[in-house]
Amino acid sequence: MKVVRALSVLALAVISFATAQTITIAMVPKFTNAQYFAATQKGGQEAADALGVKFIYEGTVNADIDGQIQIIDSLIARGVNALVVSPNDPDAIVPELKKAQAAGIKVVTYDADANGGRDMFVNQATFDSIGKGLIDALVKETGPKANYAIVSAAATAANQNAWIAAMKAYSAANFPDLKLVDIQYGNDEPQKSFQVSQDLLNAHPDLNGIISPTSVGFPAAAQAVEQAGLAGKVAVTGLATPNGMKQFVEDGTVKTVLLWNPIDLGYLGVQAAYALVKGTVTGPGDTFTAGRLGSYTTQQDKISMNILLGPPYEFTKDNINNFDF
Ligand code: RAM
Repeated sequence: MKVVRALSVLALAVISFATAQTITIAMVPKFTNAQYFAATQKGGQEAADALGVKFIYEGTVNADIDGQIQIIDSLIARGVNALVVSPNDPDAIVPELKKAQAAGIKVVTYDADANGGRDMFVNQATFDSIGKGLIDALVKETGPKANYAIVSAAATAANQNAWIAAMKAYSAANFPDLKLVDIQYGNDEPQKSFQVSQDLLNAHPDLNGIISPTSVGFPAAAQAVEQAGLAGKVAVTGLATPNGMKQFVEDGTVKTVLLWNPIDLGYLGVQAAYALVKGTVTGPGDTFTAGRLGSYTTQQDKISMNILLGPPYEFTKDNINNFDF
């Protein structure tokens, strides 16, 4: 009896020691059906392994705000320590994120921001640098007098909407003869994005270019241009992974692809969450070390604070094969 009791006391001690030590960080992408988010998962897992914390990655297959809220609700119930979320809707997500915060969970947004309920936003690059990069890539092909259209993600996507606003502002200030004739939303679904791209080409025979600031929309738009026999006539540029675009860059349909490193973005998101859980970062101006990416100082913003991964990269025929994400 005594031995049994001693053993169970020991077992309990071991269990409570283990629980006290285990930090769990959960990443919730906008959706799982994309190489882009798989790359952020890879980086998140890498950071979690380096930090010795448990990592959960859970999302809906397609962009779905209700499903995303349900997933976060179950993660709150499971008692995770931190959430790293790319919201599908910056407003609809807020009450759920606030619920997590009220339960003592640290909330990081990454990739796309929320309009409240987060402790830190890990931004991939400034909105302005992305807006400028995309317009410059387009103008390089079409010249400054051109008609272009945008194939975006979901109409509620905070990141795409911020990039579109930045494109419009940069273009208005620098290229008065560049005309945005249409914006269509493919909801980050391949088939829908392809369909709206085809519709755009049919509806605007005078179209000179398409910008698609989404990793799902961009290859779909390139495919539509190629299938219509318009490669070289209608420029296509945007944001997507090099792996998703290599074929179109190789065959000449696409000249320029822009993106940041999504592996690093996921890695930084988990590092930031860990710094919040550990209390290394408690407010704007605090500095923390994000493993192999070095040190970051948080900047104050109107909700809480944010950090920036860095400038976007440009991929062309000359360098795209050097990247594997
Ligand atoms: C899609 C998503 C994501 C965006 C990338 C560029 O994968 O909309 O939020 O950052 O494109």
